[in-house]
Amino acid sequence: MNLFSALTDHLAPADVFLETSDRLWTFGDIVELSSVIGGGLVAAGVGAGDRVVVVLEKSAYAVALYLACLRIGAIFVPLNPAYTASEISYFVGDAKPAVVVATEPWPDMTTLILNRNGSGTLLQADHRFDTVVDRTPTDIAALLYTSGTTGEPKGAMLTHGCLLENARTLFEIWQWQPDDVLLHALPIFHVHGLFVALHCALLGGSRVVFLDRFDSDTVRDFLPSATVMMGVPTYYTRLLTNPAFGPSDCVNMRLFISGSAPLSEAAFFAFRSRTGHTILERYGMTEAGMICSNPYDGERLAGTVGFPLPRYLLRVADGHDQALPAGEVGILQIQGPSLFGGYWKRPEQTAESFTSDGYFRTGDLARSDTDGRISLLGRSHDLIVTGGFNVYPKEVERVLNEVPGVVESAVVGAPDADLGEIPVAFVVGDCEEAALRTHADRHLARYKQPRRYEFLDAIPRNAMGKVQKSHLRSRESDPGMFF
Ligand code: MLC
Ligand code: AMP
Repeated sequence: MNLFSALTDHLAPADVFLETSDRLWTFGDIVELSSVIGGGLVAAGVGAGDRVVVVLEKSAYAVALYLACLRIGAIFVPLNPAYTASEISYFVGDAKPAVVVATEPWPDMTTLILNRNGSGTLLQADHRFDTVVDRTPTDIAALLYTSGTTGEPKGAMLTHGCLLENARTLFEIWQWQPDDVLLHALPIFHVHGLFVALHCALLGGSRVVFLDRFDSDTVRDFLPSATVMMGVPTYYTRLLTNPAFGPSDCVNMRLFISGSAPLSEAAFFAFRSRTGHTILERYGMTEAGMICSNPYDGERLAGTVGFPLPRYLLRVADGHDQALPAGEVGILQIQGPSLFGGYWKRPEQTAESFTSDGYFRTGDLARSDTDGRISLLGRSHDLIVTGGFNVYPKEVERVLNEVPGVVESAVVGAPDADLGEIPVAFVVGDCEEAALRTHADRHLARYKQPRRYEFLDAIPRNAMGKVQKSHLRSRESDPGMFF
């Protein structure tokens, strides 16, 4: 088997797949490009099982590159192009790719250039790879980096088998229709935009309005031609802050799906009263794909993420990995066929992330109702989710602590009406805020950089010496609502 075949064998080559700002791409165009790109990768020495690190803006070529990696059996490693050079060098050092695909040469690495218009060294007409390399379900298709409490990103090994299982499940439970048109404004270096959205569209042979980024005016322009939209909660709150947004934008819509971060009850109800549509909230994570979803046909409840997906086992556990009764809050643990194959080259951290009886520890605090509906109540550690991107405070603190004069720092999430949360830094020491900002700008992608800095005499700690982040969080006020 190969995920490539499962996603593409049934497609009609002449049907339109991606509608980008400058042209229409048929399925045939993208599959053809995957052969040429596959040939370029193989000619550069990429073999089955080799990693291909990809640092590209969203484009039809980037989609074809993903399919090309599947086709040749290579491992696709997408990175946020907004990362700084020091962030990228960590991933390159860890993944040890055979090549990097980017718009500029990467130091000391074979770099294949792929510009937004397809120009560059990767796409050469005299290279082709038309076959599809056979893979087993446990072979790795992609490495997606995600961090734990240590703040050091780990590559989640996503296999051909787990990605296909999750894609087929979502296609089924969201009742994908033959004439669905997907509005796609998400980035394609994370699970949400790359797998959840594109795999459903490929399985359905659906047309995709493929926008470079989310912008509420552009989304409004294209919504009337779409039937399904997937987004992070910020997309929905930004649409709601646009006074012109209303039912006439949604005339053909079948389904609005939200995930990656909590959708506030206020946004859920405001969206329903503005448009008549009830957003379907689902929950997932890089290591597991999608885990829970509100029902397509049954009642979608605000503030809950619905029921476990078919074939997933969930339990809300106490500190000893024992299941808690319905109604009690504990750590969500899961078992199921779309779980990842472990962390790249980190057997110990992989082992720690599973219980002795094989459940994966999500790190999310949850409660199950008596009917099995799951509500999330936050993280068991200090993860900040800003606009659907995860920020690990330890990574930011480590960068701030490098600034001369800083004694220590603590970074927490402050509520924000637009992005859900934003990072805020508390710093002890003798330095200028400008020095902190400059250093953070050099070493951290913009979304990880603290929006505010506050200087303290001491970071509050409990008797055990542990930083009391809840005290710091409570210093930050409520965001208020835009609508
Ligand atoms: C951009 N910026 C952010 C940011 N995105 N800052 C904090 N959090 C973010 N998420 C920075 C920009 O660099 C810019 O900096 C400034 O904030 C304002 O930019 P903007 O124009 O308002 O941002 P925009 O480009 O509109 O991006 C916001 C966004 C985007 C919410 C539309 O971040 C986005 O598309 N997020 C989706 C994330 C996602 O796909 N998550 C899925 C993870 S998978 P400056 O300096 O220029 O002002 C997962 C599993 C699952 O979690 O369950 O799905
Ligand atoms: P990532 O590691 O980037 O895949 O992010 C996964 C995390 O996003 C999960 O562990 C949750 O904490 C969070 N998440 C995803 N979907 C939701 C949701 N619907 N509600 C609340 N949190 C969510």
